[in-house]
Order: sequence, then C-alpha cells, then structure tokens
Amino acid sequence: AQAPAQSPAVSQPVPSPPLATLDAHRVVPVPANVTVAAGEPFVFSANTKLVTDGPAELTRTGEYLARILRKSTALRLPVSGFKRGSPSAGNVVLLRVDTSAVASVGTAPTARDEGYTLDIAADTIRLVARTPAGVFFGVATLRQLLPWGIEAEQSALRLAPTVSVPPGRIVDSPRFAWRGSMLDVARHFFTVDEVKQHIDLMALYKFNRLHLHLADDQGWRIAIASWPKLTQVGGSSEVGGASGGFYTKADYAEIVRYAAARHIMVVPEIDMPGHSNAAIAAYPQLGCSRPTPNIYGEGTQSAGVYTGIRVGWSALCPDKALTWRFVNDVVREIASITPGPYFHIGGDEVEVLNHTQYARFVERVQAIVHKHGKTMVGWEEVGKATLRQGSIAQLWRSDTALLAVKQGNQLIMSPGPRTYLDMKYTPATEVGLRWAGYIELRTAYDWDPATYSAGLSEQAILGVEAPLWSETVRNLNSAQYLLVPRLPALAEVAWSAQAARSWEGFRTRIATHAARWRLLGINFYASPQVEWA
Ligand code: TNX
Repeated sequence: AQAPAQSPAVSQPVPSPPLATLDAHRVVPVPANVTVAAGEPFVFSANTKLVTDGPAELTRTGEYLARILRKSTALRLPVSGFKRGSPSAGNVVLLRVDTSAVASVGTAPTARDEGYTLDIAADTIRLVARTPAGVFFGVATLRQLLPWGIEAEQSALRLAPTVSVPPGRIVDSPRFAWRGSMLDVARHFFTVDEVKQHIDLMALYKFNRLHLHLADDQGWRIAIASWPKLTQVGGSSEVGGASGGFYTKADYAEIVRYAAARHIMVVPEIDMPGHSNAAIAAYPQLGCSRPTPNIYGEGTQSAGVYTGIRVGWSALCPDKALTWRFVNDVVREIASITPGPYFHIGGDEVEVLNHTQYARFVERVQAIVHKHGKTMVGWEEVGKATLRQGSIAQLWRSDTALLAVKQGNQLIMSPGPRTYLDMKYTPATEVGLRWAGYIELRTAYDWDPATYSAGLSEQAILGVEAPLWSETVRNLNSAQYLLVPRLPALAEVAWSAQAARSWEGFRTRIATHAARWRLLGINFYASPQVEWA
C-alpha cells in the first residue's frame, strides 16, 4: 500500500496546457478573491523581464521565480531593480512592495502583511504586497497558475510548455498568521539536504513556520558548544539503532538561511523536562537517580541512548543547579543562532514529575527563554503553568490547551486526529502510527480550527501546524508519502477563510497537483478520495 506513485515514463512528453481562464485555476490554498478579466493572456517570451520595486530582498524572490522557469524553459528572465525609466509595462513581471497596498481580506493582524494582489494583463503581470513575504506568497500563487510542465527539469521535456497566464486579478491574504509544519528530526535524523527539500515543499503551499523537534529520548540533534557530549553521545543513534546524526551550528544556520529565503521562520524545539533521555544519556547527572523503567525490551540501548518508542518516562531533575545551568546554556546558544522570536520548550508528556514540579519547571524555563529574548512556545500541557502574556500553547490532544486560552494566551492548533501526519491514512498504510486514528485526506481537510473545541474562538488561535513525528519514518521518501497530499490540505485549512473553501473544491484542485509532484520528484499517497489527473 505504500508503493510510491511513480511518474509514468518521464521521457514521454505529456501535454501541459496553459490555464484557459483564471476562474479555472487549481491553486492550493484557494485564494480569497479571483476575478476574470477580458483580453489576451500574458505570454512569457524571450523578451520577458522580471522587475523588482522595493527592498533588496525582492531580488531574491525574483531570482527564485526565474530559476523555476529557467529550469524547464529557454526563457532568460533577467531580474533587475526598478529605476526611473525602466519598463513597467511591455512583457514585464513586476514584483512590488507598497506599504500602503490594500490586500486586506483576512482578519488576523498579520494577514494584511502577508497578503498580495496579482494583476494579470496581456503586457504585464503586477504583483503588489505590503511586505516582501506577501510578494513571495504571491509568487507561490503565480507558480501554480503556470502550466505544471514548468516544474520539469529541461531534459525531461521535449517541448517547452507554453508559459502563459489568463487575464484577471487575485486578491488574497491568509486567515492565520502561523502556518506550520513540524519535522521530528530526533526519532530519525534528517540531513540538511532533506530538510531543504522539505522546505521547498512547504514553500509551494505558503507555509511560514518550520518547527524542528531537535531533541527527544532517542536523539539530540543540535551542537551545543558548552555541552559537547549532547551530540557526541546523544546524537549518535536513533530509533531502531542506526547511527543518527546532528546539525552543527553552521548546518543550522544554513537551514535558517534557506528557509528565510522562502519566508519560512525556523522554530527550534528542545523538549523538556520530559523526552530528555538523550541529554541524560550524555550527562547522567541531569537526571534524578530514579530507577530506570523497564522499557528497554522495546528498544536496545545503543551507545547509551534509548532506541525504542515509549514516551513519558524520562525527565530532567528539576531540583539540581546543574539542570538549570544546562537549560540556560542550551537556550542561550540556540537563541543566539535563531533569528526568529520563538523558542519551543516541548513540555509534553511528563509522567514522572508531579503537578507542582512540572508547573514550576515550565515557569522557570519560560523566564530563561524570556531572558534570552525569545517568546516561549510549548505543547498544551504548559497551560498548567502560569504563562507570560504572549507565550503560546500548542494544542495536540485535549482541552488542557484551554487552560492557556483562559490565561489570555493563543493556541497553535495541532489536534492529533486532524493534523498528526505520522498517523496512517488507512489500516493498509505501511508506515505511520494510529493512536490518534486513521487520517484520510478528507479528515485532514474538513474541519474548522475555530470550532474544534468548545471554548475556542478565532482570536484565540494563532494558527495551524502539522507535526510529523518520525518514530516510524526513516527517510524523506516515507515522510513525503505521509505529508502529501495531507500537508497541502492543512495549508488550505491554515491560509484560506472557512467560507472560501470546501472539500469538493479542494479535491478537484489538488487532483492536478500530482503532475507537479511527479516532476518535482515528490513521493505521495494517491488517496482514492481524489480523481488524480
Ligand atoms: C505524542 S504530541 C507525542 C510525541 C510522539 C507522538 C507520536 C506530543 C506532544 N508528544 O512524543 O512522537 O505522539 O504520534
């Protein structure tokens, strides 16, 4: 059942027709507002220029679009900054930041900033946004308006596709500010190159947060200069006992840079006080001397690090000065290489501390995170502690998350039965777990974050995130099989207004994306709920 949907002989050119009219678009997530105009389409030609008008980083977005098109076509697409007298019409794609632009259909405070307006006419495509991020998300839309053949490597196409876009206007902005994907690189390690491939997938669907679960019982994946054994010992294995791995600070910086170029912010997570066995294996004094539960039958100890998949049994010792020196050093070092404002402390599934010990631990870590200039994010259990204004809780299992809402804090919505992409699609799915249920495509798509639990409201929700826990996920191919098409479905849950989307609309639009995934070498599950094109 996990047979990858392989591309039919890529050497056979398959027609990839341009879109006939704008309202026949197949864009995911569905844009807020699409208007068809009369007239001729915009046709990319040997003369087409990309002109940017705004901050220097727009050049990067221009080059990003040009690179995609140059790969599959003979187009040159020079990218230049706007100067007085430079063409703003005449086969030009103009990318422009205008802080007074009104691309405001969303309600969240940042929705205006991430929105864009795309105007397509025969001679010019004008993409205008209030911020460079908005321009980037507009480019993601433009990419999907182009025939899917543009995703090919040139060698795979005998004939270049006709690259054209029908006339009209799209005004769009996101429903939620936080549109996240989480990769668990602790249970199974993913290389920098694999993480980059994942970031490319996120960029196709307008995600803006990459949450990296960097430490758990089975592995510590980020170098900490002041505690070198964390990676030397804690990074040396993974679930099942293979050799694991870790990111150097330069690796991490490279991931941050690659993500930032796609307007995706990295959110690092060090899970504590529980899920901490890899750190304790490296520095046994970090644990209390409590008897080790009899769990090793389910996974061997390799280099001292647990390789099974039981949860809840490990904890940093809350009362030792050493623990707090450790927490402070780890938060300080990671905060200093993380440009984004968030630090995720985990905080989930601690079965070996009592309520008071747990709440005190979270409050103390929260103060340390704040001292190092970051905002704390934690799994829903952190709602049991007294939260600072602005700290964020991530709902995954229960109404415990509402304890955070009652304190006036916002939630990231990651309910297991809808968003846990490590769950199997059906009983026949080979990879994956099933404790939160089977999640077929429609189950991932067809829900409203604002009404998921009584006691929630639109304002209480910062956004939506899809975690991929990797106990059973050994490589990127398996990860993609679980992610696609559910990750695009959750992109639409996070971006598109509830009233603007429907399962029927989504299943029709997503059907055409399979051709892109094949050309991009992305493995996916061909859900029977979709009539794949
Ligand atoms: C629960 S979700 C966990 C993870 C597991 C996951 C498997 C959460 C905060 N904790 O430790 O990997 O289930 O689905």
